[in-house]
Amino acid sequence: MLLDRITLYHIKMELVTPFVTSMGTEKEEEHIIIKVDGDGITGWGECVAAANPFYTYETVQTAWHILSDFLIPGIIGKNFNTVDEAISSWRKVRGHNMAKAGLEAALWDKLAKSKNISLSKMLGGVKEKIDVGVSIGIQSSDNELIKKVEGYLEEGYKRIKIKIAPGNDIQPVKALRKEFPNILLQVDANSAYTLKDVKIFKAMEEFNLLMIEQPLGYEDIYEHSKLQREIKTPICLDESIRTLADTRAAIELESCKIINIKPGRVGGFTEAKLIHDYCASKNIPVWHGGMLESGIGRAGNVALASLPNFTLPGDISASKRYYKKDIVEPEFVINKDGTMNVPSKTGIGVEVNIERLEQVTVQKLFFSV
Ligand code: OSB
Ligand code: MG
Repeated sequence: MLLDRITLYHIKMELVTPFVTSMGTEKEEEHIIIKVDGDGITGWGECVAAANPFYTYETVQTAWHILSDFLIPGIIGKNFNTVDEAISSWRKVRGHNMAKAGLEAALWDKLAKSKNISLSKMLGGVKEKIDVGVSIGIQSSDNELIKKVEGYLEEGYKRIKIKIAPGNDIQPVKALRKEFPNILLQVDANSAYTLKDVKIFKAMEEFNLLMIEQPLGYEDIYEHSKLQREIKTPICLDESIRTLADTRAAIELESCKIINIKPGRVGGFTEAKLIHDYCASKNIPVWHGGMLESGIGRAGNVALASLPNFTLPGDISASKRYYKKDIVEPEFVINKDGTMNVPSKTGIGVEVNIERLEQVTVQKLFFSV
């Protein structure tokens, strides 16, 4: 796999509706699209670091810097047989998982294309369709929330996740449960609470939630183990799980019963697969999280979610739930039965709409030998 040209695109895309969480309000999403070329084959990846460091410390600017000054110089002009060989060139770089994951994704796409197989097959996927859910931001009223949920259920989504924040937690859950007693429902706090709030999570027990995602500190594992001892509802960790080592600690300490896997957060598909396999061996279900990706990142997510232990519906929704027009063709759609098809063509299995990509690009940088 020769890598003789790499291109970074800083993209900015307007969301169809603002996404409100305990971290703030997002009206548009900025990411980096990464294109790697060589041997006449192009690979695509997406770095999910956002404009601000509110979910993690990484931002578009830090990722741009790490990619340009540390990751790309280690691989440009080289010839690799495996992705492992390429990523070992950046083992010395600590953290910056989203920067690493975006570049690694492009390498996986290119490698799968060179072997003429789908990214799903390349990663060890076994499913042709994956179960999908939707992540809904904080709404202005319970009625607004109920209307939104109704619409998504009609489209087929198998599971509803709502964002919660202090002062906006028990009430919306109660309202939704009254209206929809039997749906798969979960909440995501994005680290907005502390152990002092145990009573809020105890009060939620009666609503039969599938899980409570990341209630406490964004790097915490210890205090989550204390909270999990106090409640029956499974805790799912998102932000706190950045490596296989974090996963081991969380499972051994019984800090959670479920894990959300996002390749960006854990530094790429390679680490994500290790976490997936480890969780399978410990009977811990995993599901695929989302970072409001464009179709390029989404294609990677769909491929990874086709691995066998992704047994719960993921935050992988249709393109149009995020953006008026995606940068890939065909766009990602949801089937009536709440599944999404795993592309079977080579690599990510969708075509990048270059014209659309250029329209949403605010800065571009080329590297070559
Ligand atoms: O916590 O899962 C999260 C989006 C951005 C950052 C963090 C999170 C999210 C989501 C959206 O919940 C998931 C999606 O892409 O649909
Ligand atoms: Mg989350």
